[in-house]
Amino acid sequence: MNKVYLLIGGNEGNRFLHMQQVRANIEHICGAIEQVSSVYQTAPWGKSDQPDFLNQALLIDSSLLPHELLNAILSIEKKMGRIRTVKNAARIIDVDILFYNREIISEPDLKIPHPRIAERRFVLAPLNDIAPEYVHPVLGKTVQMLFRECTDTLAVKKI
Ligand code: PH2
Ligand code: MG
Ligand code: MG
Repeated sequence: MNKVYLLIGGNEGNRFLHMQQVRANIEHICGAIEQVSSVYQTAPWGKSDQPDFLNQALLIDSSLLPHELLNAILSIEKKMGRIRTVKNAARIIDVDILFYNREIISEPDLKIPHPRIAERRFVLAPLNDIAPEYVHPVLGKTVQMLFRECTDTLAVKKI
């Protein structure tokens, strides 16, 4: 079995309901959820003219290989009605793979660890709830260190 950290989030429609629905789908299709962070309300990163997001980090135990997991996630997002438009646009739900065991994967459609973890407070705050001691396999620093050093100033509020 594989230990996988995910970040879930969304900023359109009934955000709490979508978070609940995506957790149920993840549990059903990807694997058991072993840990959940607090839910955070976070200012939009990258494209500011859109509503605040809810974000949460999860640890799952999955039997799926990385690409199988990616496909399962894309099918969940699609089933829940996500329509992809421009980069960083508002969305009802997004599921990103942050870490997969301690693996490093760099392929056109799949990069693990997620390349922008260290730049984003909306990722590091929830991740720090459940994985402060996890050492980033590329950067060689713990999540807690990355969180402390992060210069992103966008608002991230535990709710
Ligand atoms: N996701 C993005 C871009 N910007 N901002 C916040 N606060 N939360 C997100 O989940 C998010 C974002 C791209 O996936
Ligand atoms: Mg994302
Ligand atoms: Mg995504």
